[in-house]
Amino acid sequence: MAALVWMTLCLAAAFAVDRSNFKTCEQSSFCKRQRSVKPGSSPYRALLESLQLSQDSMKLQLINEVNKVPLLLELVGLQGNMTRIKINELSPLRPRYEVPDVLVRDPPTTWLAVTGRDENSVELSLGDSGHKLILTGKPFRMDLLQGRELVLSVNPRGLLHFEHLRHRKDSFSDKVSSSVGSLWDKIKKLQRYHDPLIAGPTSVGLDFSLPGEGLGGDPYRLYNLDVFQYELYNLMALYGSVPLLLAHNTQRTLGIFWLNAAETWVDISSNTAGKTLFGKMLDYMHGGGETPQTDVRWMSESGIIDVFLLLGPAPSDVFRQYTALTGTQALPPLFAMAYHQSRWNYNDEEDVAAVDEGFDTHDIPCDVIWLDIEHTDGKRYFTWDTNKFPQPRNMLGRLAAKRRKMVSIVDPHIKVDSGYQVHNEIRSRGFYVKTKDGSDYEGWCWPGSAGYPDFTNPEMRTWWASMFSYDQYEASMENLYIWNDMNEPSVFNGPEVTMYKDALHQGGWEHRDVHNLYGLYVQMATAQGLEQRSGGLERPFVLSRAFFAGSQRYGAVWTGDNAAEWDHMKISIPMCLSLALVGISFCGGECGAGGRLSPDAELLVRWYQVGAYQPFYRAHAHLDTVRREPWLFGEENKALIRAAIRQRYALLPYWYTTFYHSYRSGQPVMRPLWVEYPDDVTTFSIDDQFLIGNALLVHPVTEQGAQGVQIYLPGKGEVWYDVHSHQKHHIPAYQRGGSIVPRKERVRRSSDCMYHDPYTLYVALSPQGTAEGDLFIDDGHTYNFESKAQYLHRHFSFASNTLTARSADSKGIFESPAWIERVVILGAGKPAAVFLRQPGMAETRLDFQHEPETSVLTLRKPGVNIGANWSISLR
Ligand code: NBV
Repeated sequence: MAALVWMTLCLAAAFAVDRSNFKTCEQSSFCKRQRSVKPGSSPYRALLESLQLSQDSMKLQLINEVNKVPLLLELVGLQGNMTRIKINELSPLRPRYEVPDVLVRDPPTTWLAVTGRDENSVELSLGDSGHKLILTGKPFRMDLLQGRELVLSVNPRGLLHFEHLRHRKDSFSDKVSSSVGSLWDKIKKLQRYHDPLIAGPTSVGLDFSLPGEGLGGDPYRLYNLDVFQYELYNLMALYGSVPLLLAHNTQRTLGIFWLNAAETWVDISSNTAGKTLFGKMLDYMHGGGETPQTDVRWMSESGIIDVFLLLGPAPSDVFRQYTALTGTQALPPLFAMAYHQSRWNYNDEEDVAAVDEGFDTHDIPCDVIWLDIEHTDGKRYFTWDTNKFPQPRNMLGRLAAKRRKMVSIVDPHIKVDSGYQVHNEIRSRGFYVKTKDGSDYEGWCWPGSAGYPDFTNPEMRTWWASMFSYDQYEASMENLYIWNDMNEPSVFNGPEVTMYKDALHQGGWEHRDVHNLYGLYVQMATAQGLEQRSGGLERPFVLSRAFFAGSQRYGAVWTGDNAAEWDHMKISIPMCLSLALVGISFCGGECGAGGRLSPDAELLVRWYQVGAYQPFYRAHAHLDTVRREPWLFGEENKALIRAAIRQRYALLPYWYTTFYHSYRSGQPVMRPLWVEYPDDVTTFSIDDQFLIGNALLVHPVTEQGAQGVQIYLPGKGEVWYDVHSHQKHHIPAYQRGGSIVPRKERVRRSSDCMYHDPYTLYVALSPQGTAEGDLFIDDGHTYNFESKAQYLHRHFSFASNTLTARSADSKGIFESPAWIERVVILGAGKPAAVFLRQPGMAETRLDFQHEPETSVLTLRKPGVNIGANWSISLR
């Protein structure tokens, strides 16, 4: 069996980072403790006699035969081919943290039944999916099968390790044991890492085995951290984490979703030799021969074990399963998919006006201008530096008149200053995160001494949301949207540049328990604020640096402080692909905003080309770099950048429709090739080319000096059409034969200016002469498509020489004045005549033009409304 396990946990981290600031597993005492448990016979025995079965769940006790502490295992059958396993202490001294607000609902359950039993095992059937689970009592393990196929095993290496809560008096300190370096180094390190474990050790760990080969090596670390100029190709923690592991081979795609918000490490190893029972079973089931297996071990510092097995079997099933649990990508407002111009910082109102004007002078579209931290009064968010921005409302008004937007930054560290209203309110309401002594926690960040609002507190979030109302956030208007940076949270003088783990949140939870959720909550509360300021009508746009499982519901993320280097540009592709696979489609990687390096013209142009095909398209730059607006690099480069941005705008109808699909069905917007070609093993390791939706394949040029790329066009018997071959320094992009892609080719100043513009349909014929595609349209910014079904979803198909337009969803009703100005058929022969037919109207002849060398047939001015039903036949 040709097999490969493809893993996605978080942003694969990352240049010039000071590694000594960040822990290794060896320095993370719980990771070290967990890893000191070696594979072997599990000390846990399942007490089969304690088994209790209800319609949809099974509960039984596990006993640790060494320390005698009992655990409670709960197994729940979930609809849609998923199983949930929860393990907690049977009677913990205090409640252990269970992650709230990530699951969108209590997942709908399905039936479970005991279908077999002997003295050391129980066989359960899991709903109608055909899966069976064999639970072995001693040593405790679980094997999940479908028919004769062993799909996955739980605790096969006996690594279940659950540190039970103790009385607080037994506390001990989690100090780094390193003895190298000067005394000062040691003091600094202790300061960095010191963590008095008041609650004692509380970590949890469990292992799994899967068939197929995995990538082994150092453990991945999931702990949201501000890592300036991160290094490439290592597994250090970075800004966000999504504890979902995906495994894919030609037979099946699987997911393991480990719902825990504490610091988490994941060990992955692959083996054929020295197999455990799991591997031997696999070999047996596959009829001898060595079947590779992958072992995965999850370890978290606190909380409980709450894990979801997503049983696929197809990639699209796993995406559906995971997003049924954590939500799908929010449908962004249309402008947010267009081009964004950012810099740390646009200095003042004149600067903003000049940049805005520059785009028009140079005929480059742009939807949004961004303001970084320097626009505020001394890093007091929600305020303006009145010297540089004396009339922010007028500035926003001028942008609105150009049908452009603005994004301002609002970070979650709040200046401790009794003259700052925001701080006074948070303090007086008791909304700051507290120290273990009960005082307000203070850390050092951009404003100097700063408090950190407790975003885990729903009351705090409601208050924060209210701060975005037009009467609270001075000068704010409908066209002002928000950027949340530093929300890991970043604390300059904190351990590993973040918050002490023993800081206290609402409900008495330690920061240790909730750390990876903090950034999600900041973005959630901000998005709620933008929604509320419009009375719930408008869709928000919020960019966040930190993220967690479920962040897709609140906006966009980006690749953070990377360097203006070729490798950083290249890695932005797999970074965003990884995130797309774990639910977060709205991702982009901008040009080296994390350092003092400035890109040369070639790199900048290439980066614009890469960005044009990533879901979030923003140019940004570090404070200390030279200006890099698109027109500053000579005419030729300007033309290339303009061409890249214009390509993005022309394809906005396709991006919007693809995002709509992602919102509806959880499928990633940007996807690796194997998602569409799951049994083509060549695609498994390709991460420099990718698909947008299922119709466009892109392989941007990411090598210095290169003029083109070697592209792999997948699919036996498929044809692919080069979309931009006629352009110099073109971006290699191909449309799949069999697809129809809608475009708007009259590119203007902003997406809003193009809103009513006519469409061009690109019909790329399959070898069988067929094609299919769709288009989603709504007002582009409100929730009316949901609440009032105000949308048009059109379906286009080509077969038997006829192109037909009909509704894809009769529930949606929406009027659009836009019409179809052109149909371009790729791969067509020359017809004798072309006729347009509309219900109740006489057939009309259409003008056309055919290029025999390229087989491109262009039908001019069908002139039909985009919402109308019609057909065009080639005769
Ligand atoms: O707010 C300043 C920067 C911002 O431009 C960048 O995009 C963020 O990733 N921010 C980080 C803080 C300072 C980084 C040195």
